[in-house]
Amino acid sequence: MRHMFFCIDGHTAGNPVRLVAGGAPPLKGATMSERRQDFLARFDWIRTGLCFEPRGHDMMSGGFLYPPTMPEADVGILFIETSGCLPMCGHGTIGLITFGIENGLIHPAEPGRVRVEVPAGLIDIRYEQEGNRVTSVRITNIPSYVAARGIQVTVDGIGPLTVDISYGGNFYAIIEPQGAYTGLDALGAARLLDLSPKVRAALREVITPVHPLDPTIQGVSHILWTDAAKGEGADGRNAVFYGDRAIDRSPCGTGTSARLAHLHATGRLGVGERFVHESYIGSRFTGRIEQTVTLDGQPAIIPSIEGSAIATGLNTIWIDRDDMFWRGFQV
Ligand code: PYC
Repeated sequence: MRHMFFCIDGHTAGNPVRLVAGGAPPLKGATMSERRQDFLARFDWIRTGLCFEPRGHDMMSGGFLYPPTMPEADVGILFIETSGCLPMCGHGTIGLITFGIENGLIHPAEPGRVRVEVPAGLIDIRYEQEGNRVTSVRITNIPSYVAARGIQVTVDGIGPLTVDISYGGNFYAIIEPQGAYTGLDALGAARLLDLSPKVRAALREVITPVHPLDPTIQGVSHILWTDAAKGEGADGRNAVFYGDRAIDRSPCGTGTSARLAHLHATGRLGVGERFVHESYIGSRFTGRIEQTVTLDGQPAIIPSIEGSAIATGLNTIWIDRDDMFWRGFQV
């Protein structure tokens, strides 16, 4: 038996985005967060089949478009990637909205604006178009906040680290240069891939941050290494580790949101200020703190992130139950 998926493949700032335009399973749930749980319980083989090898790879991510459950939203998004279904994904949203608009799959009530229900909440998108091409997408994201400060862990291969935890749609461990960590280039990709899961495991021994309004969003999933060095015109550089073996090729939208919240909480970035964030490969998003808010009584910010995506092709993928790797595999 073959399950067919019609996909538009592309990338946002270098990180892959697979818009699954045909083949979305019907989901139960009164919100996109509940639908996310339903998808994970009943259809996770679709995610692993499309994201793991041999149809995907360590960085593969994407999503499905659904009718929203919120009356104010134009569309709902369910994200898929190698580590699961993220509550929110910035580079994914930029790609999915770009390909969705360019291919007539999204019909916004107001031209240039799409309100999107994601499992983490409601986000507001403004996009620019030249002819059929979407040239820029700015996401005004969900409330982002610092969940914990000064967590100490000792990790084999790098020693003691003091880490802050910040939320921007996923929970991030923010690691600034300190002690044996002197910067991204000194560490290199191979050591980032080796150390990051160890840092995450060490953190999970001591802390499990939980979103105050949605307890299904919990636990540090991403590690954001910051760097004092940066390219000309950038305000900061990062390497974001996620899944089991992925370094985000983009500057990471939820990571940028988490970093903006952290910079604000530590008095280094004010409301209205821009922050050009550079990825490990040098691609960029422009972040901005739009306003301060409170989230369940604690200080938070509303960040925005701007970037662009480009489609690379159409991809009809089938998952054949006779294939011994129909669910995909990871080595
Ligand atoms: O852009 O938010 C993001 C993201 C999450 C994981 C990879 N990219």
